[in-house]
Amino acid sequence: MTHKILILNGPNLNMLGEREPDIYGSDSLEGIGVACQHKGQTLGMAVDFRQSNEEGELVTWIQSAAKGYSGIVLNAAAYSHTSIAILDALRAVDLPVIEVHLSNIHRRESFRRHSYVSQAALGVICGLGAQSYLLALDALARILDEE
Ligand code: CA2
Repeated sequence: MTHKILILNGPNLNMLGEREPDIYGSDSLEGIGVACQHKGQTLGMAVDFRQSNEEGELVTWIQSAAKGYSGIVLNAAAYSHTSIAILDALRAVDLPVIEVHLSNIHRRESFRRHSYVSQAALGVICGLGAQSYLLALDALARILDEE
């Protein structure tokens, strides 16, 4: 069976590659999406890659993953640090979740060190740029294989 994986990106990540390359790297979000599609193919997984600037839309997408998806990779961006709504949605769908960040949130401002998303995640990968996403797909492939 081909596993479907939902990869969600939160606010402002649509600007990747255009600003702050010293923090977030020079890859565009579209480029990261293409790399994730390719990685998914090598792992036998179908990747659905999306971005939204709206908390409610992210919550709706997480809820709808309950039907037909096997796992979630989530970079909730700033909502990682603020959103109990996203945490509640993740808990409700009960799918394996890997939290990712491009930057190392532990080397930055102290308010970035706490993530609500982490409380629902099986694992957290940060600081490796686009590779954070690819490693998350590897991790999900292993987790789903073992199920
Ligand atoms: O490192 C990450 O992936 C973050 O999730 C990115 C968020 C930040 O709030 C988190 O603490 C860590 C911010 C995304 C903003 O993306 C931009 C991209 C280009 C230019 C400006 C912002």
